[in-house]
Amino acid sequence: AFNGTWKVDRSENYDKFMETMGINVMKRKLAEHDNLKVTIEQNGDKFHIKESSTFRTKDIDFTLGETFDYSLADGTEVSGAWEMEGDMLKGKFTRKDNNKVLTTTRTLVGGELVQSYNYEGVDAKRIFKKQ
Ligand code: MYR
Repeated sequence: AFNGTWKVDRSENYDKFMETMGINVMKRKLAEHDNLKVTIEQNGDKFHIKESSTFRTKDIDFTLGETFDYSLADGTEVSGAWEMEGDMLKGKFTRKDNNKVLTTTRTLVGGELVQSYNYEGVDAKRIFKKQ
């Protein structure tokens, strides 16, 4: 159900979230218009993700419940895993630089892919439309 190519349409509280993550205002301004596109291919427990944005293109492979390393577009390194809970993907990642936890979910709402983020009590969302 998550399969397909998803293009970011709008974000909620993303600037505040990035600020809490420690990202400076110049990078936040760029990130606001990053044209993020995520292609998701799920095969059972295995996912292949193609991420593309104005910052980079990146391929990610992970298996549900298995810890993997990932670097955010600004270079911040995290380690964690995704799990499926009902129809929702739930991710829990720990920053390697400060051990603080970032949680994220992916869920389908009315044909859109909604990704939520939480870090240090600040919630944000990015909403993607299928291409
Ligand atoms: C993926 O499934 O797309 C790869 C793994 C994602 C892990 C964590 C996602 C958090 C992204 C936070 C971006 C905000 C930067 C301040």
